[in-house]
Amino acid sequence: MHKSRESDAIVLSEDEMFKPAETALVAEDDPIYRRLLQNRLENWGYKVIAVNDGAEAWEVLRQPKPPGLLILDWMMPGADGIELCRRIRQKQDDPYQYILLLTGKDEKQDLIDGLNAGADDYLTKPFDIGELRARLRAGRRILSLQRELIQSREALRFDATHDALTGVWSRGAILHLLEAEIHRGSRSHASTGVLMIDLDHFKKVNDTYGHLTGDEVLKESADRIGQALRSYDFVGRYGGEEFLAILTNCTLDDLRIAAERICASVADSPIEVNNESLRVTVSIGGVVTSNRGRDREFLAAADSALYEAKRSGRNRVVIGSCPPSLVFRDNFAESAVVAHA
Ligand code: GH3
Ligand code: MG
Ligand code: MG
Ligand code: MG
Repeated sequence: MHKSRESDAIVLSEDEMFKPAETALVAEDDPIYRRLLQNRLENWGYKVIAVNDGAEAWEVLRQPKPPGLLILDWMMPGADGIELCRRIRQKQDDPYQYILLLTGKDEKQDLIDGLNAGADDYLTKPFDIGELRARLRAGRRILSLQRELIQSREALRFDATHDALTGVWSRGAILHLLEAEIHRGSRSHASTGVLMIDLDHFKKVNDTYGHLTGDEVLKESADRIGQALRSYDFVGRYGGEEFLAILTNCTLDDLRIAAERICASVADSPIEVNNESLRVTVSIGGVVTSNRGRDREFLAAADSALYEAKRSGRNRVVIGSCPPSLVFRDNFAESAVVAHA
């Protein structure tokens, strides 16, 4: 930053025009230093929260989205800078917070204590303004590297748990969720619904229109299945053209209604791909979990219900129970294979 000669306005250098503005917490009990820091930082483009003791600083830091850059005075009432450093590092929050400690002390041992307590850097008062600015820039670089790392970690986590084609949960993730939901449900005496959903005669879509069109049909079908469920239910791709839905806290009636909604949302309007209008249907097998039994047994029961739905004509829902199976929505017209609208 420099002051432009003509207007005397503050001009920010390129790396100071960061967006969104970095929020900095200034905790300093000396009003002159506090005002100086606040003014300078605001001129450099930071959003500043200024407090005058350690207790207020801790209040700010306990909020859900605390500032990333912390300038903490060593000596202040409430909690001193060192104590705050310790508490912040104990919290081990993600994302990382960069701490610059301000101190009037200059003995070596004090600095070692500050860094050991978790500070990233320190400045001894009185400090040079240019040095303060350079050290804040270094801190901001660390924070932005950290954010990039978190973003790529989140992207990797998403890729590892989601199906690349349809964006729903991957097979591994949905099976893991099923196990977790069944455990959670049995602890709270709530039943969980499981639906095995399979596209009917899907091979014919590929054979007739090609795999790329088939892929689009899979994507659209997955979207429709997701939209037919509640936001707290889960959908995953169990296999090629087979999806698994988990309905939390779900009675047999809820399950049947949701499965019929899915059937209708896929079948009721054609899927438009590359100027083709494709009529697609699904068959669904479902079960409601009891407190007894394991995820594998429920999957096997949902699979046999699905088999029954296929065998009895497709485009329908069969809810399996410990025998016999109950057949719903079997009054549908012949399973629509693939037809031009
Ligand atoms: P059914 O009604 O008995 O389920 O008949 P179907 O043709 O749907 O079942 P089948 O198991 O014979 O064929 C499934 C087809 O799904 C075969 C396979 O090529 C196709 N498929 C699986 N995964 C994908 C995919 O990712 N993309 C595309 N385009 N096709 C896929
Ligand atoms: Mg002080
Ligand atoms: Mg199929
Ligand atoms: Mg199949």
